[in-house]
Amino acid sequence: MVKTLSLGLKSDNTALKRPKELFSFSRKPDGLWQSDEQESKLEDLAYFYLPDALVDSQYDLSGGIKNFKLISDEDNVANFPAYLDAIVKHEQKQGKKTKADIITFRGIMTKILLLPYKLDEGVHLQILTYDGQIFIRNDDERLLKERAADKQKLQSNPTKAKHMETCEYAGYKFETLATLPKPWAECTRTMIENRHKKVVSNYGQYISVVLSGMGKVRTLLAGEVDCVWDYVPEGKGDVLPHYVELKTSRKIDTPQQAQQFEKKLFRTWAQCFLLGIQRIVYGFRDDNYILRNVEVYNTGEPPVFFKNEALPRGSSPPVNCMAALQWYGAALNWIVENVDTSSERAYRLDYEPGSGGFVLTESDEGPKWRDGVILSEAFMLWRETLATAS
Ligand code: 0WD
Ligand code: CA
Repeated sequence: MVKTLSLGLKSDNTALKRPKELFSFSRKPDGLWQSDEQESKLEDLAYFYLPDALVDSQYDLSGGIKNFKLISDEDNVANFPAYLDAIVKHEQKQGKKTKADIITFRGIMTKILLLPYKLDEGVHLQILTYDGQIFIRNDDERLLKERAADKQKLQSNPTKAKHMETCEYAGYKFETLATLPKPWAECTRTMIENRHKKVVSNYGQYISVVLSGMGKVRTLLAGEVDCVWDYVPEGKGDVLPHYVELKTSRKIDTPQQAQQFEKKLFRTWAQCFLLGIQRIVYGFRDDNYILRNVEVYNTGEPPVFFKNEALPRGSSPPVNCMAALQWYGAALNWIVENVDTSSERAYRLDYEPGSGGFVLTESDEGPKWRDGVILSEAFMLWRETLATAS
């Protein structure tokens, strides 16, 4: 069985379900995952705090790079078993199965949403069906190999390699400078004033799990959230409007840099849109990695901006949020229509640069993926318990 989805397809049903956070979980500073929502919100969710006076101090975003606690690529792939543990915990509280057609990570859906605009990048996904639902994972082993090869190649250009490393660090340094580990009122003066001396680490991570969807397809997406703008509402209050995505970018001095930024902003829009995050904060740095200014965007702004500004470039169509969503809607529909959930099956979904299509093929790797790669013993046991109870 081979089925191909043309990248030009567009759905006319882009009716969106309003994203709703169901629960959250987190990775602790030591790299271990934990599935308790309360703990993730109390201990592992940061708060935005960066008054203009601090931006004026011209922080060096490369400062302290020698002490960077950088998690290895191998340990930083999206972790399905940890995600499923958190789903089990949520379902045990609710006493029922989460109603979603597709269960995956936000980053994977970002890849699908942006596919027609990134025709030079391959997409390689693994799909399992279980209990009537579709689980989608990135082929991380392949991605890690490609990334290691890229890094190896980059070594021939030490200046560029150093710059790439510093840019990656600068992003996490900006997060460290712009956030507090607790709401402002609960922080000591030292915690607030000594952030520029703090060791930067990317081990800790807060993950929000959001139910949303388009047309008839319901998706459950897990995605990393950087921090909270003001406060976390109590009880049943909607937390999504309080979340913030943090980014850094080169400050814009030339038309070429403006174009580069536009591309970045398109990706950021996609990331935020998928989780229902409404605020984006960009820290702009100069060539010496000095933080020069900070801009806050509403996630609704880029679509309007692109409508007025976007220019076609290269082989990819001009960035257009509405068209991207029509493609995304078509892709979701096509996945649920062509992936058979009536029994346990495994597929690969691949895009090869230059091919013009998204290709679904059945795979014989199901047993391996079912055994701790995508599904976990604990999750399947829980779902069996639920099925016999109802
Ligand atoms: O290849 C990897 N190492 C990836 C890991 C790729 C994509 C995701 N992940 C992990 C994340 O660390 C997280 O545990 O999956 C989980 C869920 O992430 P997501 O929200 O679905 O991922 P995505 O939307 O692609 O990216 C969110 C954040 C990034 O923030 P920025 O502001 O840079 O977009 O996940 C991290 C990063 O903090 N992240 C990565 N970190 C290191 N290397 C990478 C990467 N290639 N990709 C995403
Ligand atoms: Ca970020």
